[in-house]
Amino acid sequence: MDAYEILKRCGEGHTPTVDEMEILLANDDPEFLNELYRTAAKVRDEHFGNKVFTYGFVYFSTYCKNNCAFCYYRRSNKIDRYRKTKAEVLDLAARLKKAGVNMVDLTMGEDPKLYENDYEGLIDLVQGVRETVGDLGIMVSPGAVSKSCMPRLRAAGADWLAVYQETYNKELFSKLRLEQDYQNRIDQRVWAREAGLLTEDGMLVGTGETARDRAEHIKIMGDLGCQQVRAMTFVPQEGTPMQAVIPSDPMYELKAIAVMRLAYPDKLIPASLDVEGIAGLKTRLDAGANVITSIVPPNEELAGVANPTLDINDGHRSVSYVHHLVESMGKHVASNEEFRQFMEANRPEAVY
Ligand code: SAM
Ligand code: MD0
Ligand code: SF4
Repeated sequence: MDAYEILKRCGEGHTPTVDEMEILLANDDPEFLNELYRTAAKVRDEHFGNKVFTYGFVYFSTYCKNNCAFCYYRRSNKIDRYRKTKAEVLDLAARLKKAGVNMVDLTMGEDPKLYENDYEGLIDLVQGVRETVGDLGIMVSPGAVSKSCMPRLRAAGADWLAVYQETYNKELFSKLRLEQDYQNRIDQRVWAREAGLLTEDGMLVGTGETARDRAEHIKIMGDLGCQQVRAMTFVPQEGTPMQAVIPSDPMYELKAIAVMRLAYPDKLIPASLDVEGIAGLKTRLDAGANVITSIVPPNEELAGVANPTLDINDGHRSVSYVHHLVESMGKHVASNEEFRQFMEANRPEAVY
């Protein structure tokens, strides 16, 4: 079938197959792309209206025992690192709540200090943040942890676990996430769901994957029951083995966002400020995203992931700046009550 025909059917409620997603993802014609984004945005609006959710990002430890080829924070990179104290994290979380985000995303490298004594430091931190933020959402992005850690994260007050596969192409995975177990990373989301956590998966765009790889990735993320799915363009990082890779056109990420939206009208799909900063927000929302992630408070010596400093200290990734911009686009910043309703309606039942 031709790409326009597939698109038309998706706009009328058809769920694209992997083959159809590949056809959509492989088409670069500008006229087709406009139609793709327009249809994805329409499908999103039918499910979410003009509501947009916002998440604050707290990268609280940049120490990591892993050596992912794409990541600035890989252990071999000789960079300055920090680990925020519990008091500092609680203070940041309290201020993000006051500023008005729907969720706090507690992200870390695989920091041995927070993993020691069976994740004692991590669990204690999540518990502290829960006591601090009341009914706000809490997402944890801790890397790959043990199965028994999942129910403890949930009991401590976490709502979500985010662990991105980056790619479901095994060969590519082994080149990106060096020395890491492919199945163990998939299991993170399976175990998390069994413990009653909502889950997020994601793909890294522009690392050598094909349109077919992306189509299959989108399918698998849904099969795994993830309630939030993302695509992020790889941003080359100084001092890493992939520093000289030529970055891909952000269009591939936008297409992935749009096709994810057509496949999953009711899932959360982020527009990350971490790739192109605030300049890339509108294109991502126009392609079908409905969450703004990586909002980072200025002047706190907090880093982003793909762009460690972009737009942060001039306040352009702050809550108030983002809220203004969103409203000026005719969108409505969702309330915490609305976000909580989404979580309660979608939360998996714990099986142990
Ligand atoms: N350390 C944990 C982990 O790896 O799961 C959580 C934090 S990690 C930095 C979060 C995600 O950031 C990665 O899964 C990857 O998708 C993304 N990321 C890291 N480096 C990136 C880069 N250079 N460009 C784009 N995304 C990147
Ligand atoms: C983001 N930089 O939202 C963050 C990060 C981790 N859960 C998310 C990749 O774009
Ligand atoms: Fe560590 Fe995560 Fe970076 Fe990999 S992506 S090196 S696990 S911080």
